[in-house]
Amino acid sequence: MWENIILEMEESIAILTINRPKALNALNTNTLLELDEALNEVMKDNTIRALILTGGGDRAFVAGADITEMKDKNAMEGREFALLGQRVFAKLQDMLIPTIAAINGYALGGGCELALACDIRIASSKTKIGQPEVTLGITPGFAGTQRLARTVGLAVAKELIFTGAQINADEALRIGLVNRVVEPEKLMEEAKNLAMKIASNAPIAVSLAKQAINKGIDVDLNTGMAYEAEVFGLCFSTKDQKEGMTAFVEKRKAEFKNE
Ligand code: DAK
Repeated sequence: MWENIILEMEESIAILTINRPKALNALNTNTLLELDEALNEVMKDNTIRALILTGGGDRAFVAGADITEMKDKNAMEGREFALLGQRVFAKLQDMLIPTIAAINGYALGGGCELALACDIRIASSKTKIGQPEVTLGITPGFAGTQRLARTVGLAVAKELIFTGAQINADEALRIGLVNRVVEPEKLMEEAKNLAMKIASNAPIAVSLAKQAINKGIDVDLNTGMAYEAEVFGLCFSTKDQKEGMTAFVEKRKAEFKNE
């Protein structure tokens, strides 16, 4: 269906693979357009409970925006490319379901930023991750200056961005850039297990919790708390809240219906 994107469903989990292994899955315009379409497909299907994003081949998650394509762009083309990327990354960040980046190698520049736009990051022990943009004469452009600092803190983000260093998986774990590190052959199994664990919970509650966390990180504490109270209240209009609490009282496993 697409040239550079593979979308598969396994039970209630969508697995989206950026598949341009010859270019280490670098994001060119076509790949971003296809990624946009694939995210639309996932959003249309309300049986999907989580999305795993990974890279094709065994060397890279995504080695960044496509330098070969970017190199000769003029200002207007650069602007178009930036707007497209920002739109797609925002769509990924705002997905109503949880998203997991399964990082299977290089995650550099736009690749690191793509992983940062996901909710959770699992890295293979072969991962090399970083923001090397300043080595190319540019700044991070897909929100790396913003999301990296929110994820690992100001000083560590500044060091990573100013040096352009590629760090390994253990260092990424130590600074909180990834949630866990596993051997390469266990990566997808680990990501799927995590996705299935999330999928077994009340989907509306999980989604509202995601939205509250994402909104809260950008506003002051009181505004965030007010939003949390709103979504907490909203849960009580769902059948799944009744089912979850009834199941607890009846000492049985809840059966959530996304209602
Ligand atoms: N773009 C295009 N092709 C790439 C690529 C990339 N980012 N990364 C690798 N490739 C291609 C290589 O050109 C090579 O292609 P062939 O020569 O075989 O045709 C193939 O993938 C294999 O790569 P290497 O031969 O280089 O493999 P090595 O093992 O020697 O090295 C490497 C692997 C990952 C260390 C190296 O390829 C590398 O340094 N790649 C570039 C990494 C990088 O600098 N990434 C950041 C790109 S800048 C913006 C928003 C976002 C951005 C910009 C603007 N706006 C909103 C304005 C984002 C910018 C970036 O991501």
